[in-house]
Amino acid sequence: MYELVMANKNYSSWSLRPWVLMRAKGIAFTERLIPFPGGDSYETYRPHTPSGRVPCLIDGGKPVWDSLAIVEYLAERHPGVWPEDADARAWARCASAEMHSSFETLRNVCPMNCGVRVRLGERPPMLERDLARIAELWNEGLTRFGGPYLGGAEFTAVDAFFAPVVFRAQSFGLVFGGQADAYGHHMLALPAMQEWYRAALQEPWREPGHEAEITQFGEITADERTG
Ligand SMILES: N[C@@H](CCC(=O)N[C@@H](CS)C(=O)NCC(=O)O)C(=O)O
Repeated sequence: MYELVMANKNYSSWSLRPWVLMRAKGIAFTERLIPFPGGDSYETYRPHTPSGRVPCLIDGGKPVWDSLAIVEYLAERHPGVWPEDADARAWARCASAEMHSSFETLRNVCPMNCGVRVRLGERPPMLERDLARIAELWNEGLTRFGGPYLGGAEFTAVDAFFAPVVFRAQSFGLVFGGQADAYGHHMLALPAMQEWYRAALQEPWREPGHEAEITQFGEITADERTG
């Protein structure tokens, strides 16, 4: 069975992608969850993953690292990871690659912290640009391929790639417009997303670095964590 080396569910946006994909697709795996140690985590993760970063999928002792490579590895072994329709599949790969390599301001200003709710202060102009592009992508996918998921009727890897944005939107009250907000709510109701969210709220760890990132651009208005 696969094993997924990953970090805290509350904070680890990159770990969420393969986790939610495998859960939603019924691909069996076990978790090796190693909480962020605080500060530089390279030494902590390096014995478990060649890049010193999470996630990393272990298959029969063989590591497959980086969320995009993990998804492609799974796509070669399991049906339905990418949309079946060729146009939708090409679009889904483009959108996922863009998510993987861009949106730096969104990542910095609105880091994933599933349990908190934040009122943002002044929004950097580049954040507006990132949010507008997310809105454009989500509305395009939903319109072109008919929804309720970005690549059509089924949850696929492109939804997994944007799953962290869905939690960011919940935490920071981000609104996208068009069909995009209904898509966010649909994603939050997905059993796999609910399972991740519940576990995130129950985690006992508070890593000061990740906690500090949250208040850099806003003020915490609620903390739903119970762990
Ligand atoms: N491109 C990598 C990014 C992985 C990544 O940055 N993961 C974070 C955790 S969410 C990490 O390991 N951070 C530890 C560090 O930066 O030292 C992927 O897609 O898997």
